[in-house]
Amino acid sequence: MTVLPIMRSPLKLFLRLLWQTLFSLLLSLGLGFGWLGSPVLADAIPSATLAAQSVTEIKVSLGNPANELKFIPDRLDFVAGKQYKLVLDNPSPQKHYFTAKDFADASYSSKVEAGKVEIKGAIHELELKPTAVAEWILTPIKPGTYQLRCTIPGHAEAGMTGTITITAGAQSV
Ligand SMILES: [Cu+2]
Repeated sequence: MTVLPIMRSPLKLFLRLLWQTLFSLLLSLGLGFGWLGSPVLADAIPSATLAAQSVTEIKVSLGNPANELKFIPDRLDFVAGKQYKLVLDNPSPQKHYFTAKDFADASYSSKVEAGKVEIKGAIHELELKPTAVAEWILTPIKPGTYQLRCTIPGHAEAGMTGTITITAGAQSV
């Protein structure tokens, strides 16, 4: 039931600590939203706008108790500029990854509730052991269609893939 750390090498540990320190610092300065993305994206939506919005919750299961290799649902639709809480859970008997690098790059990631989850890199990939739950607060920014997959060998090939779309919102045009 426990989650083993993904990052074990000293360099990765250092980068992770650096990231966490920077993240905490930004949050403490109240500048979290603006500085986490690229300067271009940061200018697109003022942080005050993001903070004032309500959060839309989207739930995704990684696998199921019958151990089918799929995301449920396998289509996730977002509107640019809105804030979401992506709730991931793993009700299956084995470990899975929620890997959506391009989607993550097209979004602001404000926060990941990391109780039972390890963050890999810049939240491009989340590892969920059986029974784990993760909450990822994010704001999609760049409209497009993005791939979701589980990177455990054989899982994507067996159908553990998905499609994530970000459609342009009224604010982002
Ligand atoms: Cu998997």
